[in-house]
Order: sequence, then structure tokens, then C-alpha cells
Amino acid sequence: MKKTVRAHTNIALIKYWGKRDEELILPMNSSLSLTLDAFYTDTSVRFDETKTEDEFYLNDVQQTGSSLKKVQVILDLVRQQSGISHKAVVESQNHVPTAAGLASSASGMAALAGAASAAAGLELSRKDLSRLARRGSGSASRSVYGGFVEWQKGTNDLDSHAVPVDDADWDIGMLFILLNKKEKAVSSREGMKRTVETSPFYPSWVESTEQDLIQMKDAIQNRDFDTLGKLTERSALKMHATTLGAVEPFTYWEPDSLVAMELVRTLRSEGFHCYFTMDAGPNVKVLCRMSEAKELQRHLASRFGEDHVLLSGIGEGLKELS
Ligand code: FM0
Repeated sequence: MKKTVRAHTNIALIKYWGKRDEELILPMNSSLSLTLDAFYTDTSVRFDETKTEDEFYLNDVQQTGSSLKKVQVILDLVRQQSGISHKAVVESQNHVPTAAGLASSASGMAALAGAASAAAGLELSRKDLSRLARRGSGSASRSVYGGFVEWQKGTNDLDSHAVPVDDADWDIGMLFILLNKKEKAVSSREGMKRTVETSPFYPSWVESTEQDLIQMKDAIQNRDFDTLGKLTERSALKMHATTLGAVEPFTYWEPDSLVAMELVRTLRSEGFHCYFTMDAGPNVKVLCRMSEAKELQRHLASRFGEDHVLLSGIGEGLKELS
């Protein structure tokens, strides 16, 4: 049985940064994200008794090495749970503009969890899909749901999963300022590990994030956009601050990242409702009012170029296509 599932990407407003268990991918802190409709992955899986190895095609190119290994983490878990021993054929199409340089592990691993479990005949709940996606990539646990989503850190493998918070249907959008598509020097997986192990700032990150998350959920409930935005910037800046204290120190920022953040601040002082965030790379994302997004996009594009500023609305959770 071949199954195809679509998952959208998500961007964290309260970041996931650091694991307490690397194999189970249990995080040090809970996180909160927004699922977006502009970028997504469609993945098909079928288990095939005639195959002697797992095969993984990404945008029609067969993958080997670490890219295949990551997919096999999920396939092995599904084989364990279903009792199927056959090898699998996995075909993924990433709908992320080629120049984006945006990570796709969240949508990729979520779509894979959905398609592999369905192809094996497992009828997993959303919660168990989130737990399975988590094993591929922590942030993927959140792409199972649409809108605002919390990944509760939990206490163990069973209770560390995402829960939906709000459908975000209240004039919210996100702009992506694409600065650079170079391969990152430090992957998020390696960067968070190094930070947990060596940065003296790390414990303060974990401590203070708990409070930020409570306040952010309040802001969402009250539809208080400006508090939501301020907490978003604060979380991103704090996360990036921890990397400077690591041994060896590193940063994902580039000169243009600072230019973009400053421009967001300037536009805000001119009356736009806009707040930045950044992940494990130089691109800057801007949480904004959808009703102001086109005008903001024009301002940002006049500095960074039209092809470098993309707009997204709110995305939905995992969806079985066939
Ligand atoms: O998305 O090692 O999920 O909360 O994007 O695969 O579990 O790729 F800014 C960093 C995402 C980290 C914040 O890490 O790591 C966030 C980040 P994995 P991910």
C-alpha cells in the first residue's frame, strides 16, 4: 500500500534549543511554533518485499549517507511497531523555493512519519504521529498540527509531543528574508549539543524560557499581537546569545541578518506590527499582521530584493493526500 502525506513547515516563536536525550530527542525546554502554508513536503512511502535496501528519493534524486540514515530512523520505528520487515521506497518532494536555504527537516520528518505509518497500516493518533515525527527531528513534532502549536517537553518518550494551541486565524502572517543559501557551518543538531555542553549561558536559557512560554500562551489567548511579537524576539535573541558562550563559540548571524533586524525595528517605529526571529541560519523571519504584510514586503524587498522576501500565511497540520 502506497500512502502520500503532506506536512507544512513551522517556525518556532519560543525556540527548541537543546536535548536532554539525544536518541529519543527529548528537549530541555518546551517550545511554541506557527505552522506555515508556503513551504511543505509531500512524501510517499510503500513497503516493498522485492527490495533489498531502503530507497529514498528527494526531489527525484536518490539519497545516500546521512540523509538516508535519518529517514531510516523513522522507517525502523514503524517496522518495529507494525511488525513489517520489508524495505521501503520513500519519495519526497520538497516545496521550498530553491533559493530559500530554509531547513526542511520539520516538514520532511512530519510527512515521513505520516506516510510511513499509514503505509504500514498503523492508524496512529495525532499524538503518536507527533511522537514518531519527533524521533526524526524535534521540530517535526510540531508540524503535525496547524496554527500555533506547543511541543510539551514532557517527562519521557510517551508524553513529549505537540499539542494544538490556537488556529492563528486572527490576522497573522510571516515574511521570510532570504539572505544566504550556503550550507550552514554548524547544523542545529550539532549547535545545540555544543551549547548545552559548554555554554555558561545555557542554564539561564532553560530557566527563563519556561516563563516566556507561559506569557506567550497568555498573549495568544488574549490575541495580544504585540506581546506575542516581543516574546518572539526575546526568545530568538536569547537562543542566539547562548551560542556565543559555547566552546568553540559560533553564531548563525551574518552582517545582513543584523541589517534585517534593524530594518524590522525601524519599520516598527514607523507603525508596522512586525517582529523578527531567526533559526540555525542567517535568514530572518518576520512575524507580522497579514493585513500589513504586502506593504511590509515591499519595504523589505526594496532593501533585500524582490526574490528574497517571501510571504506565508498560516498552515494546517498533517494531511493524507492519497
Ligand atoms: O525550530 O536535532 O528540529 O524550535 O530551528 O533534528 O531535533 O532541526 F533555531 C533552531 C530546530 C532548532 C528551533 O532543531 O533539531 C526550533 C531551531 P533536531 P531541529
